[in-house]
Amino acid sequence: MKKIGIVMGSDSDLQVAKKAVDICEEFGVPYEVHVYSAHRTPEEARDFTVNAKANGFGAIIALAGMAAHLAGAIAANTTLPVVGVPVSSNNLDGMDALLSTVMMPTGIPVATVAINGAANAALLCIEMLALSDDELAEKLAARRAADHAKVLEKNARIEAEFNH
Ligand code: RP5
Repeated sequence: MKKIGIVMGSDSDLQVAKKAVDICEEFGVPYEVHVYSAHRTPEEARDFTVNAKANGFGAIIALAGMAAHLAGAIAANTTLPVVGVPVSSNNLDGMDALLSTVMMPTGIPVATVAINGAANAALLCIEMLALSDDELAEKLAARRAADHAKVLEKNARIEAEFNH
Protein backbone atom coordinates (compact mmCIF):
# COMPACT_ATOMS: atom_id res chain seq x y z
CA MET A 1 0.00 0.00 0.00
CA LYS A 2 1.16 3.56 -0.69
CA LYS A 3 2.32 5.62 2.29
CA ILE A 4 0.92 8.93 3.49
CA GLY A 5 3.53 11.59 4.16
CA ILE A 6 2.76 13.80 7.17
CA VAL A 7 4.99 16.85 6.98
CA MET A 8 4.88 19.72 9.47
CA GLY A 9 6.63 23.04 9.45
CA SER A 10 7.76 22.76 13.05
CA ASP A 11 7.62 20.28 15.89
CA SER A 12 5.28 22.79 17.54
CA ASP A 13 2.67 21.50 15.02
CA LEU A 14 2.94 17.97 16.41
CA GLN A 15 -0.18 18.05 18.55
CA VAL A 16 -2.25 18.73 15.42
CA ALA A 17 -0.25 16.29 13.27
CA LYS A 18 -0.96 13.50 15.76
CA LYS A 19 -4.63 13.60 14.74
CA ALA A 20 -3.54 12.48 11.26
CA VAL A 21 -1.24 9.86 12.75
CA ASP A 22 -4.14 8.45 14.81
CA ILE A 23 -6.32 8.08 11.71
CA CYS A 24 -3.54 6.34 9.77
CA GLU A 25 -3.08 3.95 12.72
CA GLU A 26 -6.83 3.32 12.89
CA PHE A 27 -6.92 2.33 9.20
CA GLY A 28 -3.60 0.48 9.19
CA VAL A 29 -2.25 2.80 6.51
CA PRO A 30 1.54 3.22 6.40
CA TYR A 31 2.82 6.74 7.03
CA GLU A 32 5.91 8.77 7.79
CA VAL A 33 6.15 11.93 9.87
CA HIS A 34 8.69 14.67 9.11
CA VAL A 35 9.53 18.25 10.04
CA TYR A 36 10.43 20.27 6.94
CA SER A 37 9.95 24.01 6.83
CA ALA A 38 9.22 25.94 3.64
CA HIS A 39 11.20 28.83 5.08
CA ARG A 40 13.81 27.34 7.39
CA THR A 41 14.74 24.14 5.51
CA PRO A 42 13.53 24.71 1.94
CA GLU A 43 16.13 22.40 0.35
CA GLU A 44 15.20 19.48 2.61
CA ALA A 45 11.49 20.08 1.99
CA ARG A 46 12.15 20.01 -1.74
CA ASP A 47 14.33 16.87 -1.58
CA PHE A 48 11.63 15.01 0.33
CA THR A 49 8.97 16.11 -2.12
CA VAL A 50 10.70 15.42 -5.41
CA ASN A 51 11.53 11.89 -4.20
CA ALA A 52 8.18 11.22 -2.52
CA LYS A 53 6.56 9.36 -5.42
CA ALA A 54 9.60 7.12 -5.96
CA ASN A 55 9.75 6.55 -2.21
CA GLY A 56 6.26 5.03 -2.17
CA PHE A 57 4.08 7.91 -1.05
CA GLY A 58 0.55 8.21 -2.47
CA ALA A 59 -0.41 11.53 -0.88
CA ILE A 60 1.14 14.18 1.35
CA ILE A 61 -0.37 16.07 4.26
CA ALA A 62 1.37 19.39 4.92
CA LEU A 63 0.69 21.18 8.22
CA ALA A 64 1.91 24.66 8.99
CA GLY A 65 0.97 27.76 10.92
CA MET A 66 1.38 31.52 10.46
CA ALA A 67 2.55 32.43 6.91
CA ALA A 68 1.94 28.81 5.98
CA HIS A 69 3.67 28.19 2.66
CA LEU A 70 4.62 24.58 3.27
CA ALA A 71 1.69 22.90 1.51
CA GLY A 72 2.06 25.15 -1.52
CA ALA A 73 5.81 24.71 -1.66
CA ILE A 74 5.38 20.94 -1.54
CA ALA A 75 2.62 20.98 -4.16
CA ALA A 76 4.90 22.99 -6.44
CA ASN A 77 7.34 20.07 -6.56
CA THR A 78 5.07 17.06 -6.99
CA THR A 79 1.96 15.88 -8.79
CA LEU A 80 1.03 13.72 -5.80
CA PRO A 81 -2.13 15.01 -4.13
CA VAL A 82 -1.27 17.47 -1.35
CA VAL A 83 -3.66 18.16 1.52
CA GLY A 84 -2.94 21.33 3.49
CA VAL A 85 -3.73 21.72 7.19
CA PRO A 86 -3.64 25.30 8.45
CA VAL A 87 -2.42 25.27 12.05
CA SER A 88 -3.71 27.86 14.51
CA SER A 89 -1.23 30.19 16.17
CA ASN A 90 -1.51 32.77 18.94
CA ASN A 91 -2.16 35.97 17.05
CA LEU A 92 -4.72 35.29 14.31
CA ASP A 93 -6.19 31.96 15.44
CA GLY A 94 -5.16 30.21 12.23
CA MET A 95 -6.79 32.62 9.78
CA ASP A 96 -3.29 33.56 8.61
CA ALA A 97 -2.42 29.93 7.89
CA LEU A 98 -5.84 29.20 6.38
CA LEU A 99 -5.54 31.93 3.77
CA SER A 100 -1.87 31.20 3.09
CA THR A 101 -2.67 27.53 2.49
CA VAL A 102 -5.94 27.73 0.60
CA MET A 103 -5.33 30.56 -1.87
CA MET A 104 -3.20 28.65 -4.36
CA PRO A 105 -2.70 29.77 -7.96
CA THR A 106 -4.35 27.76 -10.72
CA GLY A 107 -2.30 24.71 -11.67
CA ILE A 108 -0.84 23.96 -8.25
CA PRO A 109 -3.72 22.60 -6.17
CA VAL A 110 -3.68 22.16 -2.41
CA ALA A 111 -6.79 20.55 -0.94
CA THR A 112 -7.13 22.62 2.21
CA VAL A 113 -9.05 21.32 5.21
CA ALA A 114 -10.26 23.20 8.29
CA ILE A 115 -7.93 24.94 10.73
CA ASN A 116 -6.29 22.12 12.75
CA GLY A 117 -8.33 19.63 10.66
CA ALA A 118 -5.64 16.98 10.48
CA ALA A 119 -8.02 14.07 11.05
CA ASN A 120 -10.01 15.03 7.95
CA ALA A 121 -6.76 15.51 6.03
CA ALA A 122 -5.85 11.90 6.78
CA LEU A 123 -9.35 10.67 5.95
CA LEU A 124 -9.22 12.50 2.61
CA CYS A 125 -5.87 10.91 1.77
CA ILE A 126 -7.24 7.50 2.72
CA GLU A 127 -10.25 8.11 0.44
CA MET A 128 -7.76 8.71 -2.39
CA LEU A 129 -5.85 5.51 -1.61
CA ALA A 130 -9.17 3.64 -1.33
CA LEU A 131 -9.94 4.35 -5.00
CA SER A 132 -7.68 1.40 -5.81
CA ASP A 133 -8.03 -0.54 -2.55
CA ASP A 134 -11.38 -2.21 -1.84
CA GLU A 135 -10.44 -3.24 1.70
CA LEU A 136 -9.67 0.36 2.60
CA ALA A 137 -12.94 1.47 0.98
CA GLU A 138 -14.83 -1.01 3.18
CA LYS A 139 -13.10 0.34 6.29
CA LEU A 140 -14.13 3.87 5.31
CA ALA A 141 -17.74 2.76 4.84
CA ALA A 142 -17.69 1.00 8.22
CA ARG A 143 -16.40 4.15 9.93
CA ARG A 144 -19.19 6.20 8.37
CA ALA A 145 -21.75 3.63 9.56
CA ALA A 146 -20.30 3.77 13.09
CA ASP A 147 -20.47 7.59 13.10
CA HIS A 148 -24.09 7.37 11.91
CA ALA A 149 -24.98 4.99 14.74
CA LYS A 150 -23.24 7.24 17.31
CA VAL A 151 -25.30 10.27 16.28
CA LEU A 152 -28.54 8.28 16.42
CA GLU A 153 -27.65 7.16 19.96
CA LYS A 154 -26.98 10.77 20.98
CA ASN A 155 -30.29 11.83 19.49
CA ALA A 156 -32.12 9.09 21.38
CA ARG A 157 -30.52 10.23 24.68
CA ILE A 158 -31.36 13.90 24.08
CA GLU A 159 -34.92 13.13 22.98
CA ALA A 160 -35.48 10.96 26.06
CA GLU A 161 -34.20 13.75 28.32
CA PHE A 162 -36.10 16.71 26.85
CA ASN A 163 -39.16 15.52 24.96
CA HIS A 164 -41.97 14.38 27.23
C1 RP5 B 1 5.33 27.62 11.00
O1 RP5 B 1 5.52 28.51 12.02
C2 RP5 B 1 5.22 26.27 11.67
O2 RP5 B 1 4.45 25.41 10.89
C3 RP5 B 1 4.58 26.59 12.99
O3 RP5 B 1 3.17 26.40 12.94
C4 RP5 B 1 4.88 28.08 13.17
C5 RP5 B 1 5.72 28.36 14.38
O4 RP5 B 1 6.89 27.59 14.33
P1 RP5 B 1 7.89 27.53 15.59
O5 RP5 B 1 8.38 28.95 15.80
O6 RP5 B 1 7.09 27.02 16.75
O7 RP5 B 1 9.00 26.59 15.20
O8 RP5 B 1 6.37 27.62 10.08
